[in-house]
Amino acid sequence: MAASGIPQGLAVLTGAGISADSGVPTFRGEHGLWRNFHPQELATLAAFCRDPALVWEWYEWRRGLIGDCQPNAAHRTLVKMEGAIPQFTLITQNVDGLHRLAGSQRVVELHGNIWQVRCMQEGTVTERRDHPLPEIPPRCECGALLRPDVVWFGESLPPDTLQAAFDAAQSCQVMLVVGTSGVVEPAASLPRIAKGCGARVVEVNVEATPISRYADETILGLASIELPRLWTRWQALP
Ligand code: BV8
Repeated sequence: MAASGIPQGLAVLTGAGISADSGVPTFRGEHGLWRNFHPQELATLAAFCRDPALVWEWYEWRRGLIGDCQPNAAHRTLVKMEGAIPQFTLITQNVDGLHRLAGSQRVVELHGNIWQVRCMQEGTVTERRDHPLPEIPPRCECGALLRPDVVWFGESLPPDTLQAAFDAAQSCQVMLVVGTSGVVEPAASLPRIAKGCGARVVEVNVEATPISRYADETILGLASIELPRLWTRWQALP
């Protein structure tokens, strides 16, 4: 496949793998978060309504893990790409907040953000970085339960967020897919949508995924190593 320089329009889709080199556990790997839990038992509204304390204990455990993690070279490379490419959109499935911490501005957080909470009554969203939370489950001043401001399985993604992702996928020249197993929908369909609209699909992962079957280029390796290398290669080409 012919190598190419810096794309005019770049959409990036990231998954848990981009944060793996920062120490954030992925979901489906051998040490993944799901290995000891069943997502349907925890990452669903039904589970939360049934046992909000249990679900919050899982999120508090994850917030504790993620809280000490810092962005890695892969996150920082995406910040450089954003500064150099006017038509740039970063779409992430991650809820860890590391892209914003690295300095990315144009970020579409498809599945929400683990550092935000939402009132179950008023719908208001507040940032809560205090860890541990003073009470589990936390409550709003209005007395209602607060939930993590993330999208659970069986919940629709916020329409404006999803539309921004679809718009980016349909208009980009290149879609760069980094560190996702390509399992969770509708995010997993974005690279195929981009491909269908004429974009090149470039994948970075430590292993092949369902996306590899139609990607124009699959780079096997750690994102924190391969993404800086790719950026250097793009900059060196006309
Ligand atoms: C919805 C937030 C409408 C919570 C998460 C078809 C269409 C639409 C929906 C569905 C459909 N089929 C099924 C569904 C339902 C469901 C779904 O997709 N189920 C799957 C499991 C089959 N989807 C939904 O419910 C979505 N809602 O579509 O609404 C609707 C509703 C009902 C019915 C139909 C339609 C909502 C999905 C959002 C769920 N919320 N997170 C939380 O985090 O607690 S998903 C969760 O998985 C995370 O957000 C995570 O990001 C995401 C995806 O996982 P990955 O990021 O890919 O992580 P994973 O561990 O799997 O893979 C890591 C990859 O990195 C691996 O490939 C590995 O090789 C690689 N890697 C590891 N280390 C490195 C690396 N790569 C590079 N470098 C490294 N160092």
